[in-house]
Amino acid sequence: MKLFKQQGRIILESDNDYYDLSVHEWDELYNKPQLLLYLTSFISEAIPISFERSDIQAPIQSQEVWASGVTYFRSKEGRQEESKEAGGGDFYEKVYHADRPELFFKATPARTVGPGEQVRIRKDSTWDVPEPELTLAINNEGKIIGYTIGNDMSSRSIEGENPLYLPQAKTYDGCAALGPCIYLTDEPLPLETMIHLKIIRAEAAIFQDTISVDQIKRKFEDLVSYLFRECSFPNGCYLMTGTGIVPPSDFTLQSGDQIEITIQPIGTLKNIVA
Ligand code: DO4
Ligand code: MG
Repeated sequence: MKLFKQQGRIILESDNDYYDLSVHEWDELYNKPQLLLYLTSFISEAIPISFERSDIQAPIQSQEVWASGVTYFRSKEGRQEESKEAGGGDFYEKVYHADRPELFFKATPARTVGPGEQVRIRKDSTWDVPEPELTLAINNEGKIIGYTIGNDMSSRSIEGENPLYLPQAKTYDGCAALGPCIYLTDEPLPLETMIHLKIIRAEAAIFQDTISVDQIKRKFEDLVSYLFRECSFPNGCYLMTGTGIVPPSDFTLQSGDQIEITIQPIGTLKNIVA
């Protein structure tokens, strides 16, 4: 099942049929105990509607967006490279192997954009990349209710200058994208799930790469358990699980670039750089 947030409506997709769930508030549905059971019973009595995939919004209302760092070898290497002048390399090596994962606050709902909307690069940054990340939708009890696609937009120049600048490299207006839906499931995603990133400039693909989720160093349950250790989330939250794709060091995003991140069965998240 997939849950979409559309302008003024909540739509459920099940077996290629669509149902209007707008009698519910997004936050209420996100945190409903036994959500899949509830939805199965809801659609057994509901009439399917027609659904145009337009005006799809980020699948978020009051959820905080958090992120995990250095969960893939490629991210550790990229970060060691970008911070070697600043002497930050050792920290990335240590956190990659440590029991405690790197978790950081990424975005408020207001700083998060949805499909088709503009992500931003900071005006005081000179080196910027998208980070395509499988993102966990977690309810207020700490249960993973499903998965979406996240873009953890990052300033490599600011983070590389000094790792203590991480919050500025990561959190600013338009720094995160989520969508196009939540793929709701009680089952773990198959290990062979692939994350694809394509960046299009002037109608040509100038960068593309793929990583499989089984390359991740951490278990999703461990990331969630650390996140919930001393933080409560009355409305649930999102947790980006880290990037395994890092464009080469001479690549930086430009205004007008189109970023496409595909993870099946969730779909494709497309955004333009403002
Ligand atoms: O350590 C800095 C951030 C790492 C990150 O965002 C990632 O690995 O995806
Ligand atoms: Mg990241």
